[in-house]
Amino acid sequence: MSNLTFTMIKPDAVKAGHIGAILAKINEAGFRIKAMKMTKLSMEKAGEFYAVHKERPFYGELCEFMSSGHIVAAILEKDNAVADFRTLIGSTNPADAAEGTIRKLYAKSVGENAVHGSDSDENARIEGSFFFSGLEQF
Ligand code: 3AN
Repeated sequence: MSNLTFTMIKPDAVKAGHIGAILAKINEAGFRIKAMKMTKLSMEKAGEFYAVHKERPFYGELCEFMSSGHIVAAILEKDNAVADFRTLIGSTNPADAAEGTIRKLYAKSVGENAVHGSDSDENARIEGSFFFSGLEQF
């Protein structure tokens, strides 16, 4: 089991001014920030990042949304990082997310759902290195 996961604070949450509140939840839950930056994805880069979802009906909408504004990308460290972070963010659809989770508090819809969290150790590694070189990880 690896101890790293990757997250993005998505354009909806950045626009709504929730960066600080979301980072506070992440810190309170015991994650250490190993790398972090604010950036903006082009449509092409969003398509590359979400290539695994290429065949899904919402792929175009997802890439448009993810390239519609700034995002905050981060690599997080904690024991059992992938599973614990997914518990902290809650279900993909905020209507199903547990009370107190980041998506319950800040997500608007299944598409505009405030945060991304890796779904496996392997994807955490791939996604982290999509945004950060070795020199940017501490
Ligand atoms: P999660 O982010 O919880 O792992 P996935 O992997 O099923 O969820 O979906 C990836 C992303 O695609 C979600 N974070 C969400 O932004 C978007 N998405 C998932 N389902 C839908 C949907 N039905 N309509 C629009 N966007 C969706």
